[in-house]
Amino acid sequence: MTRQGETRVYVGLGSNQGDRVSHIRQALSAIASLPGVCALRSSSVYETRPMGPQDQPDFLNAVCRFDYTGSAASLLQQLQSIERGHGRQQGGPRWGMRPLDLDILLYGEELIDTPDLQVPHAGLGMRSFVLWPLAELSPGLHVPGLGSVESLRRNCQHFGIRVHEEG
Ligand code: PH2
Ligand code: MG
Ligand code: MG
Repeated sequence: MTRQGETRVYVGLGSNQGDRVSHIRQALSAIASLPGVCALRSSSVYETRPMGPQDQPDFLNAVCRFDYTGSAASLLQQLQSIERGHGRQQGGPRWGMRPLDLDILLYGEELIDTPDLQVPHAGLGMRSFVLWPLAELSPGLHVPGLGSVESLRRNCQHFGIRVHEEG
């Protein structure tokens, strides 16, 4: 349950450039310190083969969950500012290498479709590096429009996923 005015949010983290562990760890503490963020919990850190171009390093991926007071648009801006602080550049090849990627996966039960933001995140239902950490954090989770996280996890693409650091 969330308190009145709070939304349960899930954010995916990814890094495959530079010191991947410290990008993920520092991003988690930056998110936990954002105004409006309460009760953050994070999954284990997983390692996965890249989806997209194969001539790039493996990714570290994780998911965090928190209760948020504020709009999805304001959260997106704050996450993009954290990405920029880690040297994330705009542009570059689609699905190319990145020091830090922060994606809003779920925003309560809301379906959001604006030019800047799609929630649930596109591709969420097919990617092990999102579904494994999501199911670890919230095994009974229902993904709006897609079904139970456990059944999605059983049927998704694997990307050689393995635990890198237990959460
Ligand atoms: N993110 C991408 C493209 N490819 N591959 C893995 N394994 N993990 C990611 O987070 C990832 C990716 C674009 O955001
Ligand atoms: Mg992404
Ligand atoms: Mg992104």
